[in-house]
Amino acid sequence: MISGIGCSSRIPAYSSVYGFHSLHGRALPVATGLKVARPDLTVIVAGGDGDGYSIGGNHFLHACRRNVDLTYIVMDNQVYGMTKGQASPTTPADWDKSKLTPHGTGVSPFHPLAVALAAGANFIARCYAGDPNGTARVIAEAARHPGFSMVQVLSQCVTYQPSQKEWKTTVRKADVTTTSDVELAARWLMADDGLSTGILYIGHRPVYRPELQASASIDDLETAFVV
Ligand SMILES: Cc1ncc(C[n+]2csc(CCOP(=O)(O)OP(=O)(O)O)c2C)c(N)n1
Repeated sequence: MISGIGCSSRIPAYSSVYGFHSLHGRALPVATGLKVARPDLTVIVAGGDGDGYSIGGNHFLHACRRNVDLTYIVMDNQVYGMTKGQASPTTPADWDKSKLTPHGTGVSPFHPLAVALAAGANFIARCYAGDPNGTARVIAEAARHPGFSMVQVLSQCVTYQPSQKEWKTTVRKADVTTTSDVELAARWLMADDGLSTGILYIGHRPVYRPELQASASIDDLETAFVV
């Protein structure tokens, strides 16, 4: 499990996995390198909305497009939790609880799943942290599906976004059947209010699996780098 930086990115330390707590916004490139070098490993990537869509936004786009066999879990609490509550790309425009944005952010939130779909992600799901068993099932399915799987987990930050406690009653299972039709998935996503959960899209794009050029050993490479 490869993570970035943030409260959510602490997760490798709480999981029974080999973990790498990398740099803010850089979990996806680290994971891509790992999976390409070690295709025998199951690689899960995890982090927050700030980590993945702000500083890591460029990597997010290209990871979807590249379609390396990774499962990306974004614990989306619509705030920068670790640095004490600034707006993130998924924060609602009228959120005025931070001293940095006392009149709201004034900008429309980023739509992670629509962006993932447009950029080429091969599996798209939304889960809710208040439903741990359902979330575990979706993550397992995402990990089994080849290619880049995107799992948004609505994860309350009760400290900086206390109104998210309402998700207990407002988040619901999606009234949608899983599709492999991009157009249908896009229409559904754009019409939804962001609180419906389920597996929305399962694609069948070719997975990026570069042929390894294993002609040089690690020892050869180390020798070559010695000046
Ligand atoms: C290069 C860099 N810039 C900024 C920071 C400060 N920083 C640490 S965590 C974080 C945001 C975390 O927010 P999010 O990814 O949404 O995770 P959460 O804490 O809400 O789970 C920031 C800006 C950093 N560690 N490194």
